[in-house]
Amino acid sequence: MEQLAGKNIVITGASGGIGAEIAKLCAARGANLVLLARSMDKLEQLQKQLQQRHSVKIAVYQLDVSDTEQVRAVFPEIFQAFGQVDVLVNNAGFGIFRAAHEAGIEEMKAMFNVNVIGLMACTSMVLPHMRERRFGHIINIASQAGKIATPKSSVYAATKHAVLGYTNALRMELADCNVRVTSVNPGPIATNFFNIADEKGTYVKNVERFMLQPEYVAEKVVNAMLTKTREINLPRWMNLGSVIYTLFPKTFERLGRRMFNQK
Ligand code: NJP
Repeated sequence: MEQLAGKNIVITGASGGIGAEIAKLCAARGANLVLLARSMDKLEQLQKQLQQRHSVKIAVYQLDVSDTEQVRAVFPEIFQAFGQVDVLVNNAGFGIFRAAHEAGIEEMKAMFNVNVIGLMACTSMVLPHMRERRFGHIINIASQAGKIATPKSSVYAATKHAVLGYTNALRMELADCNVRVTSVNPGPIATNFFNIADEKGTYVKNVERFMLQPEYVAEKVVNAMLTKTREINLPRWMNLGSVIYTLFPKTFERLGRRMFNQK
């Protein structure tokens, strides 16, 4: 509880889903918040709701993480208002589940620009400060799709593989600076993510029985803040799948193909 009190936590994609749930828990634990997303109305609503319950400092800024100029403009404002950033949660992201031959080039670029370039751009804005202070925590919301690439979400899976590659390298770069780096790899979560990812609802129907709740995922993330947690994998059994995949890729793909193709 006390570990987060008075700390400054920046969350991208905070207007809904797990970003908003992470914000609620952080405020309850006494952390100051910077909430970022494109939907100002939702951010302001969340800010109002949290401010009524908790006496912490909360600021909201409109930010499309894929817009480099906006990223360059918003972070100096945050540093001006808050002095320092203790935790950055790179959560903004989206997916479109489509077979590779049906995926358009614009949607490929859009997914990479938000999920990968946006995440790296936001990280680059806090890195010099965290390195100088020798303190901080970067938490990147990746996915189990970053560990096992499944059919009909090749582009999304590629973005999350990229996030994990970046995150793993960053962790080693920062190990001597006392700046912590954690990746979060959840399976399917019951959020609005699927309104875009799975227009037809077929994937949701297939995975409904093991969908995670956003509050549960958020609690795991918040509990890991400012600790040395390397990775959070949820649900645990799904991570076992990725271990088996690494050991026996050929068999895994042969057996898993039919199941994954049900998307
Ligand atoms: O999704 P959703 P989740 N710039 O749609 C924001 C990953 N994940 O909470 O900008 C800035 O409820 C958007 O805000 P707005 C997933 O890949 C999910 O489930 O106002 N922000 C909203 O606040 C993602 O990285 C599942 O529209 C942008 C938030 O992102 C993270 O979890 C499974 C933006 C998305 O909220 C949160 O997703 C998994 C932009 N350009 C990983 N575009 C899952 N749900 O099953 C979007 O393994 N946002």
